[in-house]
Amino acid sequence: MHDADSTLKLFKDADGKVTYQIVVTNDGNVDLLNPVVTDPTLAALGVAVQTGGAMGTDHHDNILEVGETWTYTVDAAWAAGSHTNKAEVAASYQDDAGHKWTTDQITHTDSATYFGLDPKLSITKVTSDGHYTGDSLVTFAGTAITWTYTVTNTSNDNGIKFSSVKVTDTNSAGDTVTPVFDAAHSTGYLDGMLDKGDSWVYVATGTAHLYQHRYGDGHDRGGRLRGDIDRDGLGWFRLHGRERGDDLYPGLLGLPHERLGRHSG
Ligand SMILES: [Ca+2]
Ligand SMILES: [Ca+2]
Repeated sequence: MHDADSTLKLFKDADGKVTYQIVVTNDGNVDLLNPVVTDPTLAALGVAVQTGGAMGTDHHDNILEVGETWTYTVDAAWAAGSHTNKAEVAASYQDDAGHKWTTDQITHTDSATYFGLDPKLSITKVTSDGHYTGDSLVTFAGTAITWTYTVTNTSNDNGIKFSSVKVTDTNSAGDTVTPVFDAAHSTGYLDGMLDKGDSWVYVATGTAHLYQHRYGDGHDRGGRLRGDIDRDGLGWFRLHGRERGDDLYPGLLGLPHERLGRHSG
């Protein structure tokens, strides 16, 4: 069997599958009849491709001839995190004098591990009217509002880092909201890469609108984020889709003045 000596780090690719190759070679000096190849984590190994062996070796039988190699190629679903599987081959043999070697005596196992890389960005957005900060903030219409967006890298491996991070915001009220990078409150930005542990902060400003909807509905949408991934020097690809703020509908609720007046009066 073929060793994958070090853990392979793999992104989920277009077909969402990981391909395993199980290679069984007869490096003894007798042919083995019906060797059994198994891998508990794989549903079915399919039919092996037989290669090698001496001249005249039959590549379409159930005999693993001396020097012959059987190769199984099996697809399995990709998953995030560390995954180890162990393949086993076992065979029995009886010599001309009737001595029998059992499958326990002719067996070999080998494991392979991959780590499914899961690139993730996170954005958190809060609203501030200068006195209070939070989600679903209630404030007077016309009040100057600041939004703060905090962007972090929530991938499952330190090797995943993002460049070209862009933060945009879509405001349902039709405002032009332009998040601007806030270096004073950010960490880990000098290298231009959003690493795990970095915190990049953006701010935008606007004005609270008159609240016109059922209480509890926000008037604003969460920040939107996009980034490119550095694949440990293997090149770049764009994170598909966008991560949106945890708080999809944070405040920016402008209440009618007279209603607030009753409360204060
Ligand atoms: Ca054969
Ligand atoms: Ca950094």
